[in-house]
Formats: sequence, structure tokens, C-alpha cells
Amino acid sequence: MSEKKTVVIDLKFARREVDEALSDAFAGRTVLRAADAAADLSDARYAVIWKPDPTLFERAPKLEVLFSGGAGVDYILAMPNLPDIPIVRFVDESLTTRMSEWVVLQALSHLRQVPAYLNQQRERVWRELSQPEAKDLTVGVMGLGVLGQDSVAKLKIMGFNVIGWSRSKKLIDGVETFDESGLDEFLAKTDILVGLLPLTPQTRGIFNADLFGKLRQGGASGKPIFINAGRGGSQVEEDVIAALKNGVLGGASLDVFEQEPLAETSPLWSMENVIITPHAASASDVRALFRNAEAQMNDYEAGQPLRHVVNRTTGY
Ligand code: NDP
Ligand code: OXD
Repeated sequence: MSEKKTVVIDLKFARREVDEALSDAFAGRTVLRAADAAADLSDARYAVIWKPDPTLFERAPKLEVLFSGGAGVDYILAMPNLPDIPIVRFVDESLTTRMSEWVVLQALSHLRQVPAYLNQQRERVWRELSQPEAKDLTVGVMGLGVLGQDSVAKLKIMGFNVIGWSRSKKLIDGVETFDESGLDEFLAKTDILVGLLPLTPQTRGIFNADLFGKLRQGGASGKPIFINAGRGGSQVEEDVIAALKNGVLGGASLDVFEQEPLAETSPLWSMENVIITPHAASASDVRALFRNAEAQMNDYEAGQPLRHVVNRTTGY
């Protein structure tokens, strides 16, 4: 049997989690840490990475496959000297489930006026607020990939009317879907907009004043809500803030930002009806990441094709 190829790990995740997950991962393989400056990476064939050091590709010139520590790969595609080798993105039930939990939580929080009730609680105010039911609101999901489609299914379980938009049209039972050309029609029906798009040249800045202006006004909850867990580069934060101030948007839940961490000076922190989480909608489970990567390495060495390979032309 041929020798199992060497793996280098360069994950900017919590060190302890990575150490624990590595304790029983990649059986029979040499595993090196890029963080160890003295490590000789010259024979490494696989890299498992999240925001790796820019010198990685110089130190590991024989890499054959890159395994992303997350579903999004914009950070890899932007790296200088990126070798022309397959990039496998992370797709796993744990990641998908965590994202859908976050999306449903945000949609329900706005439906049930959680920010307003928390404000009332701080002021010791006992006042019931009127509210619509989930079925009275249309949630429009932009990005119907692995994460978008699972979120759609779970939002439907909660009773929302759900519609979806993606580059190519999708057929999803009980869900009205739109392709790229149907964006305006999709927006005009949307009360709660959910962004689950990858960051590409086409999606950079897509969530802007023009787009917010096309969302449905006067739906069951009054003003539209913007929820984004895709990438911060897809939102024009100035426009989000302006739309919240001038009433084009009635609220927002943001997990991703143009600059992360979000600057302490950002007005978003203290805006009413804005929920902020620190790029934590769906963190990668490191054990699951290693399990996935290891299984793919074994399959690849047995001559099987890699799965979830990034298309460098579309950028995701
Ligand atoms: P997928 O690649 O499975 O899906 C991407 C979806 O976006 C597809 O439906 C695709 O359309 C659509 N899309 C891409 N470009 C365009 C475009 N220009 N116009 C219209 N639709 C477009 O990705 P995932 O669902 O796995 O992940 C989505 C993103 O979520 C990741 O790229 C990452 O940025 C983000 N993410 C954020 C996390 C967090 O914690 N905040 C955690 C994990 C991921 P089509 O189907 O036609 O190809
Ligand atoms: C991802 C992320 O892309 O966590 O997986 O942002």
C-alpha cells in the first residue's frame, strides 16, 4: 500500500480545539503545523486552512489539494501566489444546521420583536406589542446553496412564506424561486431578506441602498428586515445604516461585516432593532472538518474524485 501523504494545518481557530481534534485525526499521516516556524513543510501534499499565513505556499510547494476550514473561500481566492490546485470547501451537516438555527433565530426574533422587548425589559416597561404571524411574512433568501436551501426548509417549518433567489433557478417544493433576472420581482415580495451568498466580484456590495429600496414596504410587519450571514463584503454598511435611520429598513441581524471585528465606533452597535453577532452564525466544528478532509484524502488517494471543489470561474 502506498504511503499516506503529509498534511499541513494552518487554521486560525482556537488552538485548544484544533489540538483536541488533531489528537485522533489523520491516522497514519504525518501532520505538520504551519504555526511551527521550524517545521519543514516541503513535502506536504494537503493543507487544511482558515486564513493561512501568506508564506504557506512558499513553504509548501508540493501541495496537491487545499481544504478550506469554512464554506466560504473568498479569503483563499484572494491570496497571492495561490497555486492552481483544487480547493475543497467545507460542507457538513453540523455547519448547515448551525447556520439554519441562526437564520431561524433571527427571523423569529424580528417577528416576535425581541429587540423591542429587551429594550422594554431594561426600562422595566410592561407593554404588549402587537405582531403578525409567521405565515403573514415572506422571507426571501438570497443564495440557495447548501446553507440557503436548509434555511429555506427550516423557515418553512416555522410557518413563514419563503421565496428564494440564486444565480441559476432552483426547483424547491412549495417555494417560489427566482434566477438572477428575477431579482426585482423577488425583492418586491420580500419582508425579511436573508443573505447567504458567497463573496464574489458579482456579489460584492450587492446589499446596497438601491436593493433595500426595492424590498416590500408596508407588509405585515411594516418595514423590511435585513439579515446577513454570507459575507460582509456583500453589504454596503453605510447604506445599511442609512436605510435603518431613514426607515427603509425596520431592523437588521448582521453576523458579517465589511471589516471584522466590527469597529467599536460603528453606529450599528447601538442602533435600535439591530442584532449583531461576531461572525459566529455557524462556526466550523473542527472534528467534523478533519473527518471530512481525512475521508476525502483517503478517497483521492484511492483514485476517487474530490467533492465540493470550488469553481474558480464563479468564485465559490
Ligand atoms: P453554496 O456555494 O452552496 O451556495 C451559494 C449560493 O449562492 C448558490 O445558490 C449560488 O447560486 C448563489 N450565488 C452565488 N453567486 C451568485 C450571484 N452572483 N447571483 C445569485 N446567486 C448567486 O454556498 P453555501 O450555501 O455553502 O455558503 C454560502 C456562504 O455562506 C459561504 O460562501 C460563506 O460566505 C457564508 N458562510 C458564513 C458563515 C458564517 O458563520 N457567517 C458560515 C458558513 C458560510 P447557484 O445555486 O445558481 O450556483
Ligand atoms: C465559513 C465561515 O465560510 O465560517 O464557513 O464564514
